[in-house]
Amino acid sequence: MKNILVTGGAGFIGSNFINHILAKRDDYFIVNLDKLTYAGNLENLKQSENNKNYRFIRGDIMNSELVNYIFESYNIKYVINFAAESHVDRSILGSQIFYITNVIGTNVLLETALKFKIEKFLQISTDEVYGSLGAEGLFTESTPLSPNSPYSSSKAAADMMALAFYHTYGLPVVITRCSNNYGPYQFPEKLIPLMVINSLNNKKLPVYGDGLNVRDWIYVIDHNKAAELVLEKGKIGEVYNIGASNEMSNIEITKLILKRLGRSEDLIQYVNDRPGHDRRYAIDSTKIRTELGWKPEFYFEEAIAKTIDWYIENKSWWESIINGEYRNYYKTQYKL
Ligand code: NAD
Ligand code: TDX
Repeated sequence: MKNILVTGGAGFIGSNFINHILAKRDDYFIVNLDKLTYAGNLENLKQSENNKNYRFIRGDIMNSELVNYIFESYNIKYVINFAAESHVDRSILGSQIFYITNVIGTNVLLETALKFKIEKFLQISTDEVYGSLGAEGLFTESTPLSPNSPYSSSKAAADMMALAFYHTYGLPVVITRCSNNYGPYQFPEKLIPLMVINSLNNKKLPVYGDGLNVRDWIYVIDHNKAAELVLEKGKIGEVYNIGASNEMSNIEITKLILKRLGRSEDLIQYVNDRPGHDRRYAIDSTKIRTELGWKPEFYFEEAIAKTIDWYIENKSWWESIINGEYRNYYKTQYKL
């Protein structure tokens, strides 16, 4: 049995990870530690909640006493740290919680992992730590880190801290830096679910700036399969980029969603740009492909259609979110 602590497992990527792993393997015992911030939702884990190899604990990764208790009681040997404040726009509105959770929270996990002599610590980082690209080029693992937002600077700090624990103390750390994910259970503040839900509600679609910023999109299960592989076979002390080589501008994505839902492009509303908006992200994932044999399995056209259909079919999931606390954020952010 692999006893794994998954942090942030009630969020978008973490919940997809847990559902994916528990559906196909019985050699993983997962303890999910999640604070259930606005972004955490136990509804995402309905299919896993009664699995005998799963426990949920509500708590903060900052709580050193609790984290120690979990390592000791569950004999934790592996950690995957998904827990984070993850939204760039929120980090611009208020940065402090990003540094508290993403930096100090990661420090608590690393210190505890060191004490309990674990076998592997996977830090889920992001391509945003590399900063912004011009029209040409791709991020490789040796691209210098140059984060531009409070969010990405906090993730870069955590990423470098994890590597420092490897170099200084020999903690068996591996890092993944993935590009933009899409799929079911993504919180509606993020581009794709926001555009789908606003279209379904015949609301305006707020496109930042000229709409030509580019992101490199990957289906969440492809990311999770890569994370699983890195946890099992990744070389300690190494960084692995994850991406599906699928660059698209925001306006292209927005128009594609409108087309699929049969809505008019008149719903598009260009709004003020995000301050410090990174122009383009694009990942070179040659290393994970050649060294670990990973490749993306989902074609964008099919997976985005499947994702849009998921939001159509799961209206009650997102309605309870948009009618809750999120409403205030939406009003402040978009003034639509
Ligand atoms: P999310 O915001 O959907 O989920 C984050 C989860 O972490 C939530 O369940 C929240 O309750 C939990 N959490 C927050 N603070 C916590 C704390 N102090 N203690 C315990 N739990 C806490 O985020 P996501 O999109 O699923 O991202 C997961 C991870 O993947 C993050 O580390 C993010 O930086 C990284 N990442 C995301 C993307 C993407 O496209 N979404 C791409 C690359 C990397
Ligand atoms: O309303 C919007 N209008 C708009 O034009 C929103 C929410 C976004 N955008 C643009 C900004 C970005 O160029 O769409 C692009 C994608 O935005 P987000 O969904 O906020 O994602 P991004 O800022 O690229 O960051 C995401 O990918 C990397 C995740 O939120 C991070 O957690 C991850 O590390």
